[in-house]
Amino acid sequence: MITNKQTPTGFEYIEIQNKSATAQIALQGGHLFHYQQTRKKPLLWLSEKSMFETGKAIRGGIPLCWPWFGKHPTDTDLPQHGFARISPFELLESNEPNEHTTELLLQLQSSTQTLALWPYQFQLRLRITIGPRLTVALTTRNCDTESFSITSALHSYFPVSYISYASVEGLDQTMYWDALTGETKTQQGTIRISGEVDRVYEKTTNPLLLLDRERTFQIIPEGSASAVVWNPWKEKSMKMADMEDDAYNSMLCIETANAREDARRLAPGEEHTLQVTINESD
Ligand code: TA6
Repeated sequence: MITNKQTPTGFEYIEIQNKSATAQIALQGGHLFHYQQTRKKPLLWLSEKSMFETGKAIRGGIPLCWPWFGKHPTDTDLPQHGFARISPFELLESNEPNEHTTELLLQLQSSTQTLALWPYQFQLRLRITIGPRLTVALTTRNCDTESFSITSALHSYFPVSYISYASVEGLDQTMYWDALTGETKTQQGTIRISGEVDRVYEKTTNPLLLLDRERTFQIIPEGSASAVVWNPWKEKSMKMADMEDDAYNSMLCIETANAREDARRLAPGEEHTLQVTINESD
């Protein structure tokens, strides 16, 4: 079942229900903010203080960082993580090929508003497949007469029972840029979180595992050669209006990215798809 809904503040979203899962996707940003498999707990984390306000990114789910990841490289007045996640997407297609699967196709096209922020003609298409597993595929098409480069990320927020129980496998011996120090280091073994972590792992296409006490999530990238691991920890959480002070204990971002050196350059007419498939091991 596919239902168009609104929050009490008029924020529009699509609700999906099928035999495998339920999901909620905001038209602003094409932002998937809820995905829950039948008889399981939600597979994405959503802040209880998310704003659901026009022009403000939802805190949680899978924000689309596009056409730049992080701060704009030259103009700090431009929105962090680009403008896709705060722009209105349109629903082009919705299909229910079977009672266990729902497919959505959403689109953001260049406009006078986007051209004022980023001077290129583009088509951005988002395919979301809600089923026994979740797949999110973000396809950039260069509709301009010039080449352009993008950095981007599917900025996935995952729930954890308690942050010190969580660990991430799949990045052992992988180099990463530490955003907190500006240094480049090499990951030694399993990632555990005991303080603020903000890292861009480089040259990795590995499937990743997020292990918690009773749950294991598989994160399978395609079209990505970088991954971001982020936890704001206490001090940053307290400064964020859309995060409870202790929210850092219950979430971890593992992002499927084209970040930093993994930027993608597209010639006119070329496309690139950044995709993640997320599942929970039984
Ligand atoms: O995911 C890493 C990161 O770039 C962090 O530096 C932090 O800023 C996070 O994204 C959240 O950014 P946001 O703009 O959504 O508050």
